[in-house]
Amino acid sequence: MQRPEKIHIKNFGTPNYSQLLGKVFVLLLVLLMTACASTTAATSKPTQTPPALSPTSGPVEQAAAPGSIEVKVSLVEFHIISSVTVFHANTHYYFVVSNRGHDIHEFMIMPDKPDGSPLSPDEQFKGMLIELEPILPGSTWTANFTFRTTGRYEIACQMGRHYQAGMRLPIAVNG
Ligand SMILES: [Cu+2]
Repeated sequence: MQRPEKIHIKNFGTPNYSQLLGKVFVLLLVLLMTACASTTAATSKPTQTPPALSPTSGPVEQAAAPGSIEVKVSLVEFHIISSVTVFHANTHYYFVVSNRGHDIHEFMIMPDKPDGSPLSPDEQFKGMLIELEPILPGSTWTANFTFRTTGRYEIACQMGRHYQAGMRLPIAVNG
């Protein structure tokens, strides 16, 4: 099965290069980064289990929905920090996800077991609620999201071996 299309980076910045040489260098750099990102993604994700629901067909720089609660998330090597870890179902959240590290990271919300420990990777990918990738170092992506069911989840990055290295933050969704 094919994985659903992912959000692509919309903006690499607009440096004012006056010389052709500079433009060629930037182009090569972008190509290299893109190649690295796709290689990492290809080796780290089971392709047989696409997410049940993914908002990645929408924009990655959404404006905050009216009345939403802002959640600041930082991705670094190799952990995840969130200003909110206890959420409420049917409440609108505005995720502001910043990559403050040096590697490419991603932002996923996956289900956990009722005791907060991780489900099998297969079950996690099946139950995935949101996935934003690839988030380049220094960039910030924003997305609105509303949990519809209560339970235990985690914010995670599955790039390379980042998850195993510690990029997993358990969160709870209460009623
Ligand atoms: Cu990561």
